[in-house]
Amino acid sequence: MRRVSLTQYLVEQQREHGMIPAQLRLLIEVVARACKRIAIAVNKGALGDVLGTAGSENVQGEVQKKLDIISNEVLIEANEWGGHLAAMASEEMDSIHVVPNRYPQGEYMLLFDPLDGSSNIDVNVSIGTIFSVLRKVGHTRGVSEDDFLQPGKHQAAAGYCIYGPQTMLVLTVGNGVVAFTLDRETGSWVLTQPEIRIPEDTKEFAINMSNMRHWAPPMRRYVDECLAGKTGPRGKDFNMRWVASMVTDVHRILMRGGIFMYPWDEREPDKPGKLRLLYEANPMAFLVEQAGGAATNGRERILDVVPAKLHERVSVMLGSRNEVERVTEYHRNVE
Ligand code: AHM
Ligand code: MG
Repeated sequence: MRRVSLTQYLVEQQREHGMIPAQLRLLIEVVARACKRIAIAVNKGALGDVLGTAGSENVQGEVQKKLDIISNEVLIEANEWGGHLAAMASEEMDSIHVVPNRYPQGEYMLLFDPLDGSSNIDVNVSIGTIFSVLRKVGHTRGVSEDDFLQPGKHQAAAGYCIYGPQTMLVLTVGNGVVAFTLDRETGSWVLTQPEIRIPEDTKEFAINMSNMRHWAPPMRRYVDECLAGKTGPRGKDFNMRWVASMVTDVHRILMRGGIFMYPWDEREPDKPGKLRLLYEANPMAFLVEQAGGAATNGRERILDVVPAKLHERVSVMLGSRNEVERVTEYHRNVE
């Protein structure tokens, strides 16, 4: 079998499909290299003194784990000097990180959740790094937070690295979704899935069921109907999975189908949801759509949502197309 590396894949995308300008290629390679370093830290666990909390909070008031901070630093250090970026934004930083003056400024902007699923770090369950790439619009000098407030449909690339039994990089540059597996012996990313597709139908849903009593009626209706099984309105039995690492739950959906939901909750009525639009929902929605699935916030396509602020939150329903359309329909019907 021909062994295709990440570099080779990117060069071929650039050559054959004109999908990847040189700066973007460099950016993706640098992110992939940073993820290798994060994978090494994750794998060391207690031996590397990387477990536990760091004793600080992020801008959303969440307790930061040591690995949240380490991963954030690794991504910044790896990316700031290459000349491909104008600025970065992260779930773990209050405001944007502009590339320092001593380095050349590029035209891309990188957004990331450096270590998603942090509640799973200390229990040795799969976690990941999610990233999204935007291009700076216009050619004015400098970069500000406003430059980041673009709808997800303008992403130039998106992906995640999953630190599980295998370390894998799942990527889209707008030409389908591919996955690479890290070969630990050679240190290279090897293309192992050249065309990921999500089946349109599924019998598997992923949601944190413990919040059910706090959801809006359309959300409860959808899950109630799944739970009713063969004799209910859906006429089939559903299975449920919830890892509580978005990367891992979405990875399963990309591998075998399913629907993932993190809906609005009445306990925080002014917050549209828990997950972040720019660092989590947009990159995952881009991947899922590129694999033939769908992603909405219960009303509109996630990739059409225009963010008003950097750390904006959103409801998320994504995965197998027919299920996402159904639950979205239930929400629209009550308007
Ligand atoms: P994090 O970015 O702080 O790790 O939080 C996001 C995570 C997602 O990975 C996951 O889908 C969700 O939070 C789990 O939430 P819950 O703890 O309610 O199950
Ligand atoms: Mg996260």
